[in-house]
Amino acid sequence: MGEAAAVRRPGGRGKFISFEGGEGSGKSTQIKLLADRLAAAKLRAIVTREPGGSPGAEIIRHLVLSGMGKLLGPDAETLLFAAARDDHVRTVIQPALNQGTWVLCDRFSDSTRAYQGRLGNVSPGVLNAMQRVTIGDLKPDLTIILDVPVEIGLKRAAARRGTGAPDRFEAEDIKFHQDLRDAYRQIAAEDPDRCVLIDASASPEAVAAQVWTALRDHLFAMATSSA
Ligand code: Z5A
Repeated sequence: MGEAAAVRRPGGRGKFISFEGGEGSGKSTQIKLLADRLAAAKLRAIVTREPGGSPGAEIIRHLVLSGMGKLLGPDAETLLFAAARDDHVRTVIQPALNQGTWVLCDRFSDSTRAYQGRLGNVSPGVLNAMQRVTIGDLKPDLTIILDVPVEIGLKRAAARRGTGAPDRFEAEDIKFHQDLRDAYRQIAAEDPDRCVLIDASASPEAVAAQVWTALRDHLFAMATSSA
């Protein structure tokens, strides 16, 4: 039985894979490459993102990236991300997983832990309460954390942006982005069963090969061993 066939069980829940990382780490690029590969394996998958991914959450995305949330302070900005996630999970992610569709999500709750928790100093109590309300027991089956030196990531992001203005997070200083990288490395170290830290400074194809290896080791192996 092929690897993909091993996890394509009739009536089974879809797999939930989140991609995390700092600026320009290549999440969107890797999600697209993985979606193409899963499609070739005839696995049904959707690509979505946070903040956003549903009509209501996309409105909140616009608010947050405009810098409006920052004006309200870290706790209130966290509530905005939570409101967006609540809508996204209820209307897009959970229904897809229930139908056996795989969900590839560009950022999820680890972004809140890293950006609002570690960098915004929002207390664990507030983060845990928000998590309980928005996602309950739902967590990704696999989280790919793309790790890239800050200078490389920012250079990629700037090249892509061209003459456009940086958004609320892109505009933060270099220390912010360095702390963010550290926060993600810590998240990966604390939850090795779910998270795989991947060196994302290599070519897109080389990174994609590492992502596929992570799927093989964490999802396909799991499915065959429990078959
Ligand atoms: N946020 C938060 O604070 N709390 C939360 O709970 C959530 C989010 C969910 C959303 O930004 C912001 O919201 C985010 C955190 C915050 N902060 N920021 N900024 P966004 O969705 O607009 O942007 P992003 O998530 O940071 O992604 P990105 O900057 O768009 O980058 P990316 O998706 O990781 O990278 P990419 O688009 O695939 O690649 C960037 C460029 O590099 C592009 O030109 C590629 O062609 C190139 N690239 C990609 N991979 C490579 C390799 N391997 N080599 C060379 N060049 C490459």
